[in-house]
Amino acid sequence: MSLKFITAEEAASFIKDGDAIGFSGFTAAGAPKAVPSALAKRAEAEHAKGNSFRVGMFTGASTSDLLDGVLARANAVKFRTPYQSNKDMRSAINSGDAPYFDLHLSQIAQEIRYGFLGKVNVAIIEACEVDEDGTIVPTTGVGIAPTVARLADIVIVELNRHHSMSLKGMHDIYEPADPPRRREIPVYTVRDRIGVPYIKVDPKKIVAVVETNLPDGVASFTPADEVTVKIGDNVAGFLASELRKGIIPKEFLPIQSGVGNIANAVLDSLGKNTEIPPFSMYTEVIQDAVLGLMKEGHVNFASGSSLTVTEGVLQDMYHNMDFFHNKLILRPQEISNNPEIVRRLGLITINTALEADIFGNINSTHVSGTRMMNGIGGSGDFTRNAFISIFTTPSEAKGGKISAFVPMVSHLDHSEHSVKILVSEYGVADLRAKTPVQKAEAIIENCVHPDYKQILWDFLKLTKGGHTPQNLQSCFAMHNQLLKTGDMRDVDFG
Ligand code: 0RQ
Repeated sequence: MSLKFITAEEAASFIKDGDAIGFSGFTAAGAPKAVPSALAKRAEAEHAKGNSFRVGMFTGASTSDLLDGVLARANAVKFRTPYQSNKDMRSAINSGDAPYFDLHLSQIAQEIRYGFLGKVNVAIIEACEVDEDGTIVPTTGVGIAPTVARLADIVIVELNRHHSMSLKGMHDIYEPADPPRRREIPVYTVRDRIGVPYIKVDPKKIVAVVETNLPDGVASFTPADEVTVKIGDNVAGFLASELRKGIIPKEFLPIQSGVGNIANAVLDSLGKNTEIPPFSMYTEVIQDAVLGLMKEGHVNFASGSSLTVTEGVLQDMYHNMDFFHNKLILRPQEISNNPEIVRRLGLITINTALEADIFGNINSTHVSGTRMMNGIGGSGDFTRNAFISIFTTPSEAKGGKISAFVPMVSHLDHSEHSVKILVSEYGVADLRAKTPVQKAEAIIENCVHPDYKQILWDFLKLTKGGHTPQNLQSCFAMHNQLLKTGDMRDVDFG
């Protein structure tokens, strides 16, 4: 069967109002870049004629403005899951224009297979190679591509010539069987390959191939500042002391780290700490810092669902593929984030909180308990199953008007049962083997900003009795104060 090469506009015409679309990729890496824009234009044209045109969106994680941004601005979103970080998509979610539900990233592919989320009508997959026999080699991100490509009625491939064919062989595509037939997933070390290096679909389903030449457009990081450097050093210092005590084995354990400036600073500090031996990563996003640490010999292997790296770092990797090829694996997120594997490998997980409460509960998603930021992402997959789970956060936000540490989180993503270590620029609170009151004392003493220390000690004095001595009348007083005067420091527990 010969492949049909057509334009993005022609490919978009295969998509109908109300269709649910599964997109490849994980973050901007590997997400389609041309057909979504054509689809957004189509939606706008239909809306101008008074017709409805909205599509359901299943992605791996966040995408780029060329996917989430264009469809949100065109008001073309019927539903969206499982994670996003685009400014316009976030606004549409918080205004109710884009109905959104938040999911653990390891679960989306299986929830689609289980039938929880309805049908996938169309899959749009970015590839660096596609063959007439239905073989598709993804680019820099995998995400849920194998599942949506297999289940969709039709598949549209964006063949992105920007990427090097040397990506071939880096992917390891494996889909677990569904219960009651599921066996163990045989990843016993970060390096294990268990699948095939391509996605295979029925070639009859590939209705269109759209050629593109577009970079992922991963934004560069802002340089580390004093706060992020201190957080990074505190994490590295804590892990070095666990190594000294023999709690972390001397060969070390694989690291999972989130994305962003704090994660970058943490990786940098781990690389610089002379007590920490070269380590591996079993994570979802492989970002710039990882490839840098590999070149310096601090990271010896990385397994993830995407290579979310800036253009210069990507081109450098393509030019040095002999060095990188046997040090990287890209997997479906169902495997990169799999709880069974996370627990078996004993990951040290490092994620960022929006706010934490003094008893160790974490809010990763909702600003002031109501406004969605990005979503839980992979943080829950990793935290709950970690060897040791760490949350980092700057002690305050918005120039000090918001304390990251509050009496009770305004939304709960990770409960105190799953959170072992909290780190701010001021220090480390080790919550293991502590009662709720002991946890509160450790967090206030070690992590809270000096402007908020007395406020939180005062709150703790107001609490009386019980195992977790909350004060239900005052536990949201800091949040209410923020709503009233815009500054939590004005709080009066009265
Ligand atoms: O606002 O953007 O206006 O400056 O929140 O905060 O400190 O820059 O931190 O970019 O790392 O994001 C939890 C959202 C942190 C992210 C979260 C404001 C702050 C700033 C961003 P501005 P920072 P980050 C791997 C694992 C869940 C998913 C996850 C996240 C903005 O890490 O989405 O872990 N995590 N995935 O000023 C109001 C507070 C605030 C606050 C910070 N308490 N109240 N605003 N901000 N604290 C990735 C994947 O899963 C793909």
